Parts: sequence; structure tokens; C-alpha cells
Amino acid sequence: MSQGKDDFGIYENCDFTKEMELEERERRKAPKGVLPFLALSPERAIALLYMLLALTFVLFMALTIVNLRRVSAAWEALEQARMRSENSHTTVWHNLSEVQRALDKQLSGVLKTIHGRLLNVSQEVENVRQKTTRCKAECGNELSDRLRVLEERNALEPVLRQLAEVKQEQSRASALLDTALEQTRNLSEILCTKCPAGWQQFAKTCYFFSTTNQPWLAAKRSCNDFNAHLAIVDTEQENKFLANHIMDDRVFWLGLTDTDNESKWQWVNGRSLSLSFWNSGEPNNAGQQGEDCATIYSNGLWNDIICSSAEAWICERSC
Ligand code: FUC
Ligand code: CA
Repeated sequence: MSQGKDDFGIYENCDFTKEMELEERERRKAPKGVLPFLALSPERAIALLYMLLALTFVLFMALTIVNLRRVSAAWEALEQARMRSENSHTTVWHNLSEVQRALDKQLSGVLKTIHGRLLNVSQEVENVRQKTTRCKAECGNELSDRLRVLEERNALEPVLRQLAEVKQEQSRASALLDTALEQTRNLSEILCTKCPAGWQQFAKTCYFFSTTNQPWLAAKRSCNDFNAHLAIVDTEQENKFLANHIMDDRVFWLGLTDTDNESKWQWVNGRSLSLSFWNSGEPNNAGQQGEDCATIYSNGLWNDIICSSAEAWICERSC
């Protein structure tokens, strides 16, 4: 057995040696200085070529995929840009159409107004035309009427002029009369040296001090009967004059009241109170009914009392 095996090993060794020899011969045959790759056996070279081919194919595929991706990204970007531009176009169109609609509205409004005005104008023109037609008939009469009036006026002119002159004369005469009246009044004041019997004089004015008593309103009427009025105090001197003519504890009505408007004291000639000589704490409008008429004491101080009270009174009138 071992012999067989050995024999077989011998054959094997023999083949191997032959192969080695063949390779050696091939190697010797190959030209010196060529790349080792070329020095490979054709089978290996082919295998290597296939591998290279496969590698190139893989590389090509990879590059193609990368490029395809880039192209699709660029395509997407382009699409988005196109959509954006489309959107902006739509917005612009929308805005433009809005503006146009607003302008249309405005324009139609303006046109309506103009139309209305034109209608008015044409109506006016029509009116004027009608009036002109009517006037053709009537104006002739009107003109002749006016002419007649003018002629009449012409005739009346001297009369009117005379009337105007008379009027002027009249106003001049009335001015002269006023001056004369004023002078007469002044003269009577200068000449005033004596008041009626029972009346006291002070500064061109006459005063009457009653000896009887009566309510304020009745006293006021009594003064009016004498063409006078209840005393109105204008100055401190006048107030002193009045006080000097009042005996002891008597009180006299003054022409002063706040009946119309509480606390708004008013003289009987309508003037409001500016100078006053109220006693301290007066006027106090005392009592349930209040006090609306003023009196003067002998010391010259004033007090408000109830108007229905019967008191003496002082009348006053110019000389
Ligand atoms: C004082 C005056 C009143 C009244 C009364 C009796 O109160 O103020 O007017 O005279 O006295
Ligand atoms: Ca009082």
C-alpha cells in the first residue's frame, strides 16, 4: 500500500515539476521590464480585468445615482421657485384686480354725480329756455310798466327831495329841542333853591320824611303820587343827611328791596346795590316770612325787615 502511495506521490511530484518548468519557460519568454500585471497568467489577467470592469461599473452606478439625486434636488428647487413665482403672480393679479374694482367703483360714483349734475344743468337750461319763451311775451309788458314807474318817479322826484329836506329840518329841530330841554333842566337845577312845603332839600334834591306809618309797597305808591320815589342812597353824604333828619328811635323805609330775588338787593329805579350801610349782621332775612325791605335807623345804619310792617318812609325827587 505504502508503495502505491509513494508511487502516486512520485507522479504528483513529477507533474508539479513539469508545471514549474513550464512557468519558468514562460517567464523567460516574457520580455524584461514589463509591468508585473502583464506578467500574470492570462486567466488571472482576465479575472483582474473583470474585477476592474465590475469596479468601474459600480463606480459608474454610484456616480450616476449621486448625479441623479442632485438633478432631482435641482428639479425640486426649480419647481418650488416656479410655484413661488406663480403664487406671487396670482397675488399681484389679485391685488391689481382689487385696485381695478375699487377704481371702477369710484369712477362709477363720480360718473353718477356728474350725470346728476348734468341732469340738473339740463333742467336749468330747460327752465331758462321756458322762461325766455315766456318772457318774450311778458317782458315787453313788464318793461313798459317799469318805464312808466320810472317816469312817474321822475315826476315825483322834486316832491321826494322836498320831503327829505323837511325830514332833515325836523331832525335838526328835534336835536335843538333836546338841547333846549337839557339846558332848561340844568337851569331849573341851578335855580332850585326851594323845595315844596314840608320837603327838605339836599344837593338839588328834595326829600319828604313821613310822619305816619304804612307798609313798604303803600309807601312806595305814596311817593309816586308826589312824582317822587322812595329814597335811593347814592353817597355817604346823602346817607348822613337822611340820618340827620330821623328822630330818635324811628325807622324809615328806603327804596331798597330783594323781593324779586332773595339777597339780590335792588333800588326802586332798578339799579343794583353798590354802596351800602347795613348794620352788623344785616341783612339777615329773619323770621319765617323773611325780610325783603330795607329801613334806615337814626344812626344811618340799615336793617331788612318784613315788607308788610308799617313804618315811616322817605320820598325823594329832583328839584
Ligand atoms: C333783628 C333784625 C330784624 C328785626 C328783629 C326784631 O333780628 O335783624 O330785622 O328787626 O331784630
Ligand atoms: Ca333784619
